[in-house]
Amino acid sequence: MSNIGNYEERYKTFTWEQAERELNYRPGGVLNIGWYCSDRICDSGKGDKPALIWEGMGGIEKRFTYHDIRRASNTIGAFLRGLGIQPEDRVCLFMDKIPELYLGVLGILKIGAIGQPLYSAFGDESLFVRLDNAQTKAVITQKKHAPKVRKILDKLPHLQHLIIVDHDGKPLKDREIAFSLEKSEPVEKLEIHPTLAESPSLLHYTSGTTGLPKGVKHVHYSLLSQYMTARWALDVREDDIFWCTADPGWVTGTSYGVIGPWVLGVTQCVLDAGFSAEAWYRFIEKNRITNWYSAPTAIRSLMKAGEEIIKKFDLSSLRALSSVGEPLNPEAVIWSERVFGKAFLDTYFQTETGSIMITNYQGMKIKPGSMGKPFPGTTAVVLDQKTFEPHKESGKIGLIALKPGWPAMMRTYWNNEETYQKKFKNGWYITGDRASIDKEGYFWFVGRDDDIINTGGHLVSPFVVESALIEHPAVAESAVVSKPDPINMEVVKAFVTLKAGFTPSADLDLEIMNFIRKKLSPLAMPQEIEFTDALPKTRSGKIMRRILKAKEWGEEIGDTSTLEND
Ligand code: 6R9
Repeated sequence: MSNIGNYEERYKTFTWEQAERELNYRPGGVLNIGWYCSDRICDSGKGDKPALIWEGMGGIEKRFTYHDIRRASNTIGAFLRGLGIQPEDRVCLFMDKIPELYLGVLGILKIGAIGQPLYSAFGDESLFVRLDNAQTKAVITQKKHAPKVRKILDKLPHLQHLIIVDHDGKPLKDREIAFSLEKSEPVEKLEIHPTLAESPSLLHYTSGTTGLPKGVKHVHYSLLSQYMTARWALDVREDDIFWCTADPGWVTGTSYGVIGPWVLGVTQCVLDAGFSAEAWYRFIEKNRITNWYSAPTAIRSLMKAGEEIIKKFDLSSLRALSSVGEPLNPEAVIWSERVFGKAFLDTYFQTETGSIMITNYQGMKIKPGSMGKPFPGTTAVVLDQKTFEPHKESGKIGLIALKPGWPAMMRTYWNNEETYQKKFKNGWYITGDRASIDKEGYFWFVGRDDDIINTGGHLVSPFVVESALIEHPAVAESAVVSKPDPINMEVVKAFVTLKAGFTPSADLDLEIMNFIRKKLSPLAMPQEIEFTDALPKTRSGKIMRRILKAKEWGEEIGDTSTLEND
């Protein structure tokens, strides 16, 4: 039996007061995520349970119990406080996925400061824009990433401290300071800042097509959403060994790579080494991972690596598998069912929503290719794009919109209330994605607003065409965009990467076309397939169709700061 039990029943009866009660939170009272994710678990007698099993390059391993993470986050919090960091000051975490990153999030939250996690792979320009916008007061980083901060320090008058967690003893410059978790005196007791539900917690930067990246402001009350969704959407259980593969530079990595598992007192694993199918399977086998949260880009890479390699590992510990970040192709669901004996369940959310909003649930019928149904305590609809009224009939494509009011909803864009307000129409929060809802209430993702193709007045979902393409045995990944056409204004073009052992040719092109012709309506058929070695992706693994599209249309590419290989 899954945690959620009967979905329909839960959806009807659940209110957020239930989560408040379970977490012993009294409205108006103190609510601090850092405390909930460590001290509270220790207070309940589970201090000796492993909280974090971390593995870095070369297989080195570090283990932390709940007592360890409580103490370590106290130690980091006390250090920051000692430097003069005040509640609501922004503290940036600019590190690889090392333990200090995870413990730092809790430490920052415990003193009431705002955590600003950024991908360590960001270059100095991408970093500058985000630190400047947030007027960040301190950056916690590793010595290998410090030069990028040093380069922009002069342009950042608000940045008072550059904290290096693995300093090698060389002389430090102005504003620089070393901090070593291992060498610091552990702080047993830290006065937790009495944050309230609406006190700010994290600032996550998200980039759109144009304009500067936006800082999505979250508050401590988000904990309630992350707690409920980790339990009911991801089906995280007390005895799980949980692995969220996302980097905390991405919302998935904080909501479900820090807060979700730890508020539930679960053991989680982190692998801080680059991707390879072999390394991932070995990690699952070694740690006996039971609950695995990943993304379509990774799943497609695993599919590309083939099934033979899976046979070398014992992956029988796996119980619950979920995916987020992009639509999950039906082929991926069917594949995972075949090779792991478990289907990946698709979950949908955004940096702005802070927690999973539309999702599949363990135990509920899965329709491969569907995102599932709205989470209890939330209302999701598809709106007519002209009237902003919910579609009355099923099957019609519309704007995915959510009724504001769940705990993890963003509170504003940092310093940009105007853009925040524009996200609402007719009392709905507009996500910028489109979907349809079938007769049974399942949501079917169609595409982001910018990615949908309008060919002669007919809307084509890039996801549907891409999903047909990757069913072909030679195709590893694909991206489908529009290209200009004198008659239909837009027609469909597909970019395709191939699996090992296949080479581009006119014959293969024809074979793929014939293969997908049986699956697609004539209007959705690509006019052209272009074979390519790689697709442009964001650091969280999303295919950036707009870059491919801009090239087709001869347009400006726009903001590329989140591009994987910049
Ligand atoms: C968590 C996260 C949000 C955008 C979102 C949508 C796409 C995420 C998806 C999905 C289809 C899913 N997206 N999950 N599309 N099916 N299950 O990804 O946050 O980085 O802010 O991106 O990602 O387009 O609007 P974020």
